[in-house]
Amino acid sequence: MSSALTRDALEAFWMPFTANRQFKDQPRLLARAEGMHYWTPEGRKVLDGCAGLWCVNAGHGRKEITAAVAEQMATLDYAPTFQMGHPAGFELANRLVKLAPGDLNHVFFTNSGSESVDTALKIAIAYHRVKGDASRQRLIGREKGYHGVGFGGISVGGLANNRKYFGAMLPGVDHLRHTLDIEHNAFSRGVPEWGAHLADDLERLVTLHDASTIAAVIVEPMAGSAGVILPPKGYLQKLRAICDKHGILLIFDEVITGFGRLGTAFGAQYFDVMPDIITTAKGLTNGAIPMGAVFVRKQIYDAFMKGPDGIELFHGYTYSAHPAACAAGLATQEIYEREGLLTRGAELAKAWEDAVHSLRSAPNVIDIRNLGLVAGVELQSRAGAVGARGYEALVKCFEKGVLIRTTGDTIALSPPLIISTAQIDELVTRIGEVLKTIA
Ligand code: PXG
Repeated sequence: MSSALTRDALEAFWMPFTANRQFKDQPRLLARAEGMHYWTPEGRKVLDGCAGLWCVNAGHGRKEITAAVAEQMATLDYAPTFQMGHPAGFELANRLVKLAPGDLNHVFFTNSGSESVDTALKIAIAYHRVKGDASRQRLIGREKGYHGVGFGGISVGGLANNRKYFGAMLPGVDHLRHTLDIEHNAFSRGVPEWGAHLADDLERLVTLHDASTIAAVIVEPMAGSAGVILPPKGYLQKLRAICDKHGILLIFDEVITGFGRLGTAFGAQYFDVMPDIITTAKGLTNGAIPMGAVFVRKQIYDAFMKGPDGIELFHGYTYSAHPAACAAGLATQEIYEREGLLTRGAELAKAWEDAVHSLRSAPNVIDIRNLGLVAGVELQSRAGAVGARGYEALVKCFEKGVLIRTTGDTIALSPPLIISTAQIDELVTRIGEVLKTIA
C-alpha cells in the first residue's frame, strides 16, 4: 500500500461506522501487522489494544493460517454447500462443537456476526413453528445491545444511533432494560454485585405480551460495543430460569465473548449458564477470513429433522462454510489449542484487572469495568459534546503508538490473547499519559 494516498484517493470508499470527512481529512492508515503490532505506511509501530476489532485473538500474521488458506484455495477454491458438501466444512463443525458447552452440537455457518444473529433469530422462530407453536414469533433484545447491522440484528439491538435512521424494523420486538448502573457499580472489579434483579424485567415483558407469543431472548453475555457492560452477578442465571419457566429460547450473542475473550472458550462456560443458541464470528478465524457460526442445541436441530423428507431449513448463504474460511477456522482452532489461548485470558485476568484499574486516578475517568481480557474505561462526556473526549483519546493514542477502540466516551480494550504482561503495562501506561493531556 502506498503511504502517499491523496485526499482524492480516499474518496470512493464509503467507510463503515466512520466519520468519513473527518477521517479523510486526517487519515489513520494501517499497512502491515505482526504479533501484537500494526505498522503504519510510514513504518510507525502501533500496539494493538483491541485485536483489530475484537477478532485477532491469536495475534497478527499467523503463518499457519496463511498457509492453510493458500493450500485450500489451490486445492478447492469454492464449493457449494446447498445440496453438496466439502470435507473442510464438516471437519470444522466437528472441531467447533467439541469446544461448545453441553449439547450445543450443531453448527450453521455464516459469514459475519450480523448474519449469525439473523440466522439465530430465524432458527428460533422456525423452531417453535416446526414444533406446532407458530404463535411464538416475538423476539426480546435488550437496551444497549449490539447484534450487528442486519434488520433482525438492529431490531433486537438497543443502540439508538443504529436504529433511528432505518425505519420500522421487525414487528413484535421488545427490549429488556440494560444493566449499566454506574451509580451502584462504578469501578467494580469483574462482574458487579448489584443488579441481578434487573433480569426480572423479562417477567414484566412476559406478562405484557404473554409467553405464548415469545420465541426467544437474545443478549450478549457481556455487551462489548456499547462500551463493555457486564452482567451483574446472578443476572444471566435468572434470565435462564425465567426463559425455562416460560418455554422461551435463550440466545447468547458471543460474537465478542466467543473464542477465549473471557478466559474460557465461550462466555456460556465463563458464566456457567447454558444458552439454547450461541452466535459467533470474529475470533472463529482470527479475523483472517470472514466467517460466522451459529451453535444450536441438539433438541432444536432434532426438531427440524422430524418433518417429511426434504429441505428442513430454508436458509443459507452462497458462502456458508466457504472453503477458505473453513481452512482459516481450522488453522485458528489448532493455534488456540496448541498455545492454550482459549484459557490464557483467565491466567492474565488479574494482572489485566490491576493494570486497567490503575487508570482510576487519570483525569475524567468516571468508571472502569473489566472481565477476562476486556476492559471499558468510561470518561465523563463534555457538556453538549458526547463522544468528543473519547475521539480525542483515540486520535492521541494512535499518535502515541497505541490502537484503542472508543464508543462514545468509553475506551474499550480487548487485546490479542497473546499479549505479554509487559505489553499490558505499556498499553495502560500510554493510555494514562494520553488521558493526562486531555482536558
Ligand atoms: N454481535 C455482536 C455481539 C457483535 O459484537 C456483531 C454481532 C456483528 O458482527 P459483524 O461481523 O457483522 O460486524 C458484533 C460486531 C466495536 C465493534 O468496536 C464491535 C463489533 C463490530 C465492529 C466494532 O465495538 N461487533
